[in-house]
Amino acid sequence: MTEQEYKDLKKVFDKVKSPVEKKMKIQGEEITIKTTTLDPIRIAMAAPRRTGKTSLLATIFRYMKEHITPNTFEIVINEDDDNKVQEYANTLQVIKNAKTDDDVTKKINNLEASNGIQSFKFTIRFKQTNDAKKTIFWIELPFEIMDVAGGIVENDKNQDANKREEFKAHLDESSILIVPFDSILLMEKPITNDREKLDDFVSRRLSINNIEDWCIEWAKTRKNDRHPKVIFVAMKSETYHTNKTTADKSSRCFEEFNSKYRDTLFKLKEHAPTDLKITYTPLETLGCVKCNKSLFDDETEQMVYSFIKVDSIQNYLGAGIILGEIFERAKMQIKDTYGDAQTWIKAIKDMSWFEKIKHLLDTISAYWNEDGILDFFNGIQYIEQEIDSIAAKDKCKYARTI
Ligand SMILES: Nc1nc2c(ncn2[C@@H]2O[C@H](COP(=O)(O)OP(=O)(O)OP(=O)(O)O)[C@@H](O)[C@H]2O)c(=O)[nH]1
Ligand SMILES: [Mg+2]
Repeated sequence: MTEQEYKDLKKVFDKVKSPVEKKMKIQGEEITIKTTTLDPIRIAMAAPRRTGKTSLLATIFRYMKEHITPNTFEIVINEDDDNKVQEYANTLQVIKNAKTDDDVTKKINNLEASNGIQSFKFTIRFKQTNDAKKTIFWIELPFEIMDVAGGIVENDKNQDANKREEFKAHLDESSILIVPFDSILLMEKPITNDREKLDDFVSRRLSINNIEDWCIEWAKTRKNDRHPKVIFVAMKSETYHTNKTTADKSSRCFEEFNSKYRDTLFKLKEHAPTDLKITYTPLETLGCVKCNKSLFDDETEQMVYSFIKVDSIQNYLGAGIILGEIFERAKMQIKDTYGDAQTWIKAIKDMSWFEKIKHLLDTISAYWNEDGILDFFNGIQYIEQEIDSIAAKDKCKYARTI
């Protein structure tokens, strides 16, 4: 083994954190649980007030709980976070259950806005058991998504400046940026005498300038981040993405998005590393409401929408795409950090090779003997396989890479 190879190896193994040990009694037997936690995947969301950030979060969490059934791992959602998400999901359900069109409109307009900042966490935990040694080896991969009040994103002066800084710090550390946008604003074009005023109003409500600034801020801080990802999500758009209730307006929705966000897309590509991936997808959150009327008063610059109930429900359209993208990015992070698990496993099983690096492993931690390091890389390999199957599971014909 050359000096260089040895240095490269050390670089990888230095990142393998020593496990935290916990003893537990299961059916009278003492079991040791060793947990190694990988670096977290941070996700930021940037959108103005009333766009659907909290709805998006509630939807993907619910989807994850109901649809993702991993074979070798469990998805652990922090209990408090789960309750908060459930609470919001219940309020969405109330809208779905509304009996009349008036009621739908009223309930949609009355929904409470988020306050300040809330961080949501979930972990995918891979478990292996070694019966002979009575040890359970866990590898945990944590995810952290921040949900902020739209006012913070809009740089509203009434918002606490510290909260803005907190959001910015999270954004700078996020390898994934989700930008939900209100497609009703893009798609419903009420009759007006002053088109320019309407167009201005829409840009302001979409907070186009602020979103562009946050995107540039995020892109510029990605210098050392490989494979950064942006996901634009068309919210409140399910009736545009179906031909069940109306003509399929999905192409128009994308075109409207593309024209309004042209500069933002351009600047993202300009400032982010070249391996930036931008995805576009709709997301169904309510699935049973349709905007049937929009009125714009160009004197007061007020917009009023009303909604009707429709039957079409496209459960979770787009949710699998968003999660698939998140998991795919997680896999890339693991690969970038630990290299190719399969190559390591082969090498470790080759005893002569192992003897050569034994000294290196000993200096890192006594735990990383041959068995420990094999457990770890086997675990990494399973996580990668599982992520592949989750990412490949759902397709959405309206999603695209930009
Ligand atoms: N028409 C329509 N409205 C929806 C849909 N999903 C959510 N909404 C409504 O959009 C509004 C805003 O949703 P939120 O998820 O609270 O938006 P937010 O971005 O978190 O807003 P802030 O917390 O104020 O920043 C709520 O009144 C929801 O009921 C949808 O599919 N269609
Ligand atoms: Mg919110």
